[in-house]
Amino acid sequence: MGLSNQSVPKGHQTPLKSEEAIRSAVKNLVEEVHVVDVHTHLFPPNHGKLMLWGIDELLTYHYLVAEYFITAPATITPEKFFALEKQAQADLVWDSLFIQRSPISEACRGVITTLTELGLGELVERRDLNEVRKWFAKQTPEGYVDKVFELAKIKYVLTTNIPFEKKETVHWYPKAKEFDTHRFQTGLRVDQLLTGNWESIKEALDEMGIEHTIEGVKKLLEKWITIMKPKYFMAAVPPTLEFPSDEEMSTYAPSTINSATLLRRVLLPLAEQHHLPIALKFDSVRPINPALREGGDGVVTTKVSTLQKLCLNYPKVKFLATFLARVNQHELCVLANKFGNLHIYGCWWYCNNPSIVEEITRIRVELLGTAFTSQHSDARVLDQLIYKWKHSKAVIGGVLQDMYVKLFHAGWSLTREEIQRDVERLFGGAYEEFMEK
Ligand code: FIX
Ligand code: ZN
Repeated sequence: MGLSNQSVPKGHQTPLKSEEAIRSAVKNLVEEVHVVDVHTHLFPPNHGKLMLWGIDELLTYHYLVAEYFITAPATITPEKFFALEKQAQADLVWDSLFIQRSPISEACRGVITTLTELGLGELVERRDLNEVRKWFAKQTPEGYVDKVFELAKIKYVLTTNIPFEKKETVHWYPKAKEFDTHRFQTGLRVDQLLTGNWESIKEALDEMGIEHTIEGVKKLLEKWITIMKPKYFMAAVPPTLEFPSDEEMSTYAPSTINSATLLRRVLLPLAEQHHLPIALKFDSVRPINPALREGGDGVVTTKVSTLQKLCLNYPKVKFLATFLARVNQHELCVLANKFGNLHIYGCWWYCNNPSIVEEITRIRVELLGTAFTSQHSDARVLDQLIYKWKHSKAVIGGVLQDMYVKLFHAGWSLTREEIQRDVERLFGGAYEEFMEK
């Protein structure tokens, strides 16, 4: 991976001799660092309509649709709303959340930051949605990827690829199409295993002509590993799933198919055999209001001990983890402090708000130093990379300024190069080191 200061001898580094110099260096280094975005839902241009970008996608992001429905008149039901064309949906959201009231929520402010960074400040000033649309109509998907990656300062992103969704898999077989696999690296999403969603798994098995058995599921995933060349498996952990003990497993016949057997007889052995880490997401509950579709999921507090048991019982498997419940963040840090096969990433979804990012980052730095990944964007719409990283960097940078100033006052001399090395770790380097372990 290569962190940038490693070749500069200490004597040739730039000393930072005052609180002011430290704050200014940290601010600048965080703003300028190029990030590895370890979890997104983005697709490259050759995945056609799956690549979401532009103003109408930004305005109909599920965070904003959920917010819109808090304000919508009773006559506009979710059913009616989703039956509209995307542009008409976007018009409703724009009118309600940006015109009828000030867009002060995090998701709304994100749209404004994005447009401003794209140079559309004047159109925003005039509230001119149609002119904004005209500007986007002039962009091409390929050119826009370059523009956004440059503006958001992205090294590469990890994508979410679901082998059980036909609308996605058609873009991969019979032969994987070429695309920029350096900038868009693959994450193989396997929620269906942990939810024990046999109907969906069976369809994917039929698609590949594979038998309906536990061994068949293994074969299916191995085929997708070959096609997608993923960097990790990923799954959201259902709130009801606890680590199935050896005793529980002994009660299942070899042919039994459920979430426990799919986890312990398929996913974990495959992860070990193929040296593929498993990225897990805890504490979401799906859905609490199905009418809102993707925006209808909620947060629940689950047991951090499920992850502890995974780390303990599978020392050869590497786990990446993020939790949605605010109350679990401290316990999670303590866990990460005990297991070298666990790496914490990001402030997920309802935690990706400045007040919570700040709190979580402070706890993490205090307990883990730089051995975690400070943020992931979870972007679904390409343009969101711009605001999600700008907003997060402002908060994380502020926390780091305080941390380095405290260290300085404790008697530790600091150089710009040393801080740069640490910042690179927090924004992707620590993830890469963990993956290379
Ligand atoms: O499970 C996930 O990957 C979640 O991040 C998403 O499903 C969720 O809808 C989201 O976009 C959160 O930011
Ligand atoms: Zn996600």
